[in-house]
Amino acid sequence: MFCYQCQETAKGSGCTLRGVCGKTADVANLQDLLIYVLKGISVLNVQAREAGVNKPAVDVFVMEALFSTITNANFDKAYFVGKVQDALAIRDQVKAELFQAGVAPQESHDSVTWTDGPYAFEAKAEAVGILATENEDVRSLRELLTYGVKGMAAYAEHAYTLGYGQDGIFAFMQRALKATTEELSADQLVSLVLECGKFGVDVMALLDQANTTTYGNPEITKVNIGVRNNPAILISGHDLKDLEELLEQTKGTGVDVYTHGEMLPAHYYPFFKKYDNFVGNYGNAWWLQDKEFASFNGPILMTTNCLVTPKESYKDRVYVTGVVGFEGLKQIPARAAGQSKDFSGLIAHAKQCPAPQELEQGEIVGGFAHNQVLSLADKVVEAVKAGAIKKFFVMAGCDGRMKSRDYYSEFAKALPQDTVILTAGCAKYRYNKLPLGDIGGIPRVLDAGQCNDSYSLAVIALKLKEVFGLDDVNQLPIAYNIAWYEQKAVIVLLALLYLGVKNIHLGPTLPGFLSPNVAKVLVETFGIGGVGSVEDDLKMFMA
Ligand code: FSO
Ligand code: SF4
Repeated sequence: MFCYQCQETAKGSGCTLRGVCGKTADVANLQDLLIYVLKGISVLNVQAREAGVNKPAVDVFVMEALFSTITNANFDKAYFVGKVQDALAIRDQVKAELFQAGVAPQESHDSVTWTDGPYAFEAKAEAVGILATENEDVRSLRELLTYGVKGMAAYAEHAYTLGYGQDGIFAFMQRALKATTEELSADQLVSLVLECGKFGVDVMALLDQANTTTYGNPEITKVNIGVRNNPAILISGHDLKDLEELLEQTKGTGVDVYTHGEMLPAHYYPFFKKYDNFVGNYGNAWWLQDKEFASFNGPILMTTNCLVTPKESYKDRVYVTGVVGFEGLKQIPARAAGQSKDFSGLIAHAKQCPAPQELEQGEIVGGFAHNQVLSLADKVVEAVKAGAIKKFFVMAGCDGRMKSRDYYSEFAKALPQDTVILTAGCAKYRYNKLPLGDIGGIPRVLDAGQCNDSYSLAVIALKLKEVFGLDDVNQLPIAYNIAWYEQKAVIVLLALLYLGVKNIHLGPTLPGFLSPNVAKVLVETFGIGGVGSVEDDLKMFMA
């Protein structure tokens, strides 16, 4: 195996024996093979789209399969064996459609023609993985593009679940995968990477539209972080539709529902406030789940990444759904057309369990997505003009296990009192419980929501640019100190670059998949930088 798609990759360069995330070599290889066959599907489906014979089912398959290979989504070997088989069958169907339409399928790449049974998958996977691209710059750009597309697929899937799809986004994912099979120059690949950022903006805007149309605009909300004395279900991940159906099915049953990790921002949406049993948020970011799932006592529903190898002590209480998988965990099947998922087993299980053990008490405040912040725009602009707010720090992104991420708590604590943090994603858990106070009633940490709601932060920045009459978003008193972990952070980064944001600092380490030359292009063109010590970085940002 060779995998370097996330920030925690071994030695910052690549996991080769087993993932730091717990992914086994056979699963890593099968994921590579799945991506390979998706490339073959994409070569053909680009043709099918041009000929007007592409099928929505193919778009959905490619999207879901990409999503399933994201870090900490699916660790189940059987799942990927099945997916590779499905992918081969779908690829051959697309080929058949092309023949029927009188179009000769492009068959020059092996990903379009190779076929075999499961016994041959591992050997094939070894030959078509990341290292099969020998030139390290081309490999770096191909992978950067692929990870951007994986992040895009995750957000597209959430929007699609709520009934929102955009053909341009599906078409781009496939065009990008196809491009990784071609002998493109570094310049051509760089322009595709930048174009990926454009579709990153589109997909986050689409998801924002899907979420706010379905559940209302997030609003300032106090979220309880304590517990009640009822049996309860913990829901984690990013899927709001799963939450909606779970709340519908638990209401009036005496079973409470708490959010974990990236599900916290669900509390900010007006729609979910009507449920009396939607109690609050339990715990912190994904990587603390081994302790927090244990003390929660009730069943846990993982709707998306980030799943950590479950401990025996609570393994029987973890349920997975959607693209999430792990051998031995109970799976909630996909919804049948027009129906909800069936959470009755989970609810019955909860009733047998003791109430959650208290971790902390109190409340945290969030709900500062674009609509809410823009309704406070006068106040914010006034505070900036009066000098009460000197600078905003976008500290969106992910949290993770590495000790070096303490940097972000320390950085938040060290920021001067006249600065405001704009956050989104699970990175927030490094500072959202610190007593950082407010500036004239504006909290010093403004949480817009999940990582995809980084889009909100961009909308806010663009609006402020307009209000202050500036021509360039980089003239605003906003600094970007972003924490990354997995591939959704890649699409968020590419989206920000597309919007013209410069001088983004990325930490706690720069991506292992950036070759020195590709990193150099990012530094020279966009001013991308890493992080250093809190002290030095503060001086640099405040200068
Ligand atoms: Fe965090 Fe995990 Fe949302 Fe990521 S939960 S790390 S960027 O999956 O998706 O922010
Ligand atoms: Fe390693 Fe990250 Fe890949 Fe897991 S996802 S195998 S930790 S690089």
